[in-house]
Amino acid sequence: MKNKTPQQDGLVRFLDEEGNVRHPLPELDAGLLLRMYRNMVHTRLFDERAMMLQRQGRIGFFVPSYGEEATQTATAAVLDPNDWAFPSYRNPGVFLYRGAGIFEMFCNLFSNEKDLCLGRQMPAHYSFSDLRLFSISSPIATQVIQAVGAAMAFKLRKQKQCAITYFGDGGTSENDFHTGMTFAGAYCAPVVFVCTNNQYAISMPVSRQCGARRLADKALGYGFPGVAVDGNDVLAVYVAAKEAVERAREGKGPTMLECVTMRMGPHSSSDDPTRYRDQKITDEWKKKDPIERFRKYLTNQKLWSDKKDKELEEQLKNELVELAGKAEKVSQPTIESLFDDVYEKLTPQLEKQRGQLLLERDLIGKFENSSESFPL
Ligand SMILES: Cc1ncc(C[n+]2csc(CCOP(=O)(O)OP(=O)(O)O)c2C)c(N)n1
Repeated sequence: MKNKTPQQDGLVRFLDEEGNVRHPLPELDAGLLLRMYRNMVHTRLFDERAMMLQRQGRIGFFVPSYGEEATQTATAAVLDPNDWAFPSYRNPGVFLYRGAGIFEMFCNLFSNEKDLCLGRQMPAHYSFSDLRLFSISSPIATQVIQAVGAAMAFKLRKQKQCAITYFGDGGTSENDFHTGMTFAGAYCAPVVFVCTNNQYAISMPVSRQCGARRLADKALGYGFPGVAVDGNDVLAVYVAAKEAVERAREGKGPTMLECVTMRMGPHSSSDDPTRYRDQKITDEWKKKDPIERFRKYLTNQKLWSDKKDKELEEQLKNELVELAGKAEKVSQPTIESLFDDVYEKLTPQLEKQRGQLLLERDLIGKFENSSESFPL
């Protein structure tokens, strides 16, 4: 990192846990700061609403990102609309920052016919290609090679765009991570690798995942910089991510960011973190909450107040309740939609299968509205 970025405990950091500035900050526009804060709150409330829907049995599955709001928001904030993002399932904040429709995100959770993937993806696997948000892959780190491929296309076409991709600490043990990093380093691809080190890959702590001091150090072996950042300091993530994106656009090649944070909730709605994580660890990290920290900073700067905070929360909560309710009323995709968007013109075999399926539906009845519960 350039000199402007301070290092504390080996991490880039500007704000302490009380939101006090510990190092001179680059000048940042107030509008940008407030937009980032709003997005962080929005992400948390979206996660809360979705988890509530799951606990009430209204959706089958969800993946919350509690505690990771700063990392998602600041890395999305440095992108141009033209750049492509290749997120993971734990990045609703990236989708929200880039303007994804909240109604459509809920439609994904309900797997209904207004879901942009027509209910074919898992819940929390959004896809908004119009916003250059690539469809999410469940297998860990698949998106890393996809992002490098896209970045290479930008480079070959001489387009001043970059790709950004997100994965967890567990992702850095995957073959696709190493393949992507090798290729990006060798061919100087304009890509930013964002590793959200949230300390756990489901129940596997990072200490059992890797012996390196910092996951960012892995980048050095591939010939490009790796920068470890306090992932709960939105300003530190913003500054480091901006530098990485600028490097990519200037043709200087990839950067890996390791955003050190904690997954404050479960891995997904299907596990109980108290079975594998000491409550004391969770309690310690609560004191480092990225939203609280940023709120204190904004309040100190006279950019924010408790009154504004209450109003924002109420407005966002009401909107989320309304949009979730609206999405819940949408019908499930029709069974014949299985055959849409596969080929421009169906093959004779698929035409036949479609006919058989519709015949069976007419014989059996409306099986697309089955009430079977989600298998996970
Ligand atoms: C290739 C592959 N192996 C295993 C799984 C099962 N699985 C899903 S999420 C996960 C943990 C991923 O942890 P990490 O990469 O740290 O990301 P996080 O979920 O913490 O954001 C595992 C093992 C999978 N989806 N894909």
